Amino acid sequence: MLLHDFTLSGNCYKVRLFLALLDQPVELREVDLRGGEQKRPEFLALNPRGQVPVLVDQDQPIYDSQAILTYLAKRYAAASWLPQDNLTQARVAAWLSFAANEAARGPGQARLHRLFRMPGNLEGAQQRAVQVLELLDAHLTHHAWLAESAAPTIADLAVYPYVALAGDGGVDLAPYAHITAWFARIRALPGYIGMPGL
Ligand SMILES: N[C@@H](CCC(=O)N[C@@H](CS)C(=O)NCC(=O)O)C(=O)O
Repeated sequence: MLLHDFTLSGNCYKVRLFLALLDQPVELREVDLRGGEQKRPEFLALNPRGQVPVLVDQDQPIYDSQAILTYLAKRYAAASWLPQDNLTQARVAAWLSFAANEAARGPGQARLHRLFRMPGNLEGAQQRAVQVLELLDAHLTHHAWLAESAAPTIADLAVYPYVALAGDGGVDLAPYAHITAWFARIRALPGYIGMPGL
């Protein structure tokens, strides 16, 4: 497998993390995002959205981190990572959507503004990040894992990076004890790897 990657991207990291937990070897290819490589024709042929991550497996490019996690779970992982029962699958889908929306627009965008100096409304993103953290902390009061299953699922891996990197966006994680305990459970998984900032 080959991953078109960017080391500082939380979306790429969630794919690297899942591959590490699955003990699946992968070749990493750093994409020059600052140089605009992701908008050139050769890259757009892999992902017309012009974004990383893109995983290539068996000559097929797969893009979008949530889609890649789903693919890897179905192809290479124990069933517990994406359980077959209808209710848990719906819960996983809801959290994958949360990763791509609320988590990306809250802590993800706050990090882009503050760490990468991307112009925009840092305060607005920080406010959305606090809402994300409050909602997550309340959910994790009652559940060990996001999809309410006995074991972690791809939902946990999808949401984890930008929440754990909230500090990069100037958002304090200290008040959220249940989120902190969830981080510890994820970090204790065999094969866990971190990324810069974690
Ligand atoms: N929904 C996509 C978002 C991917 C995304 O935002 N990628 C960023 C890096 S984290 C990117 O490639 N940015 C460069 C650009 O948009 O030009 C996913 O989850 O993979």
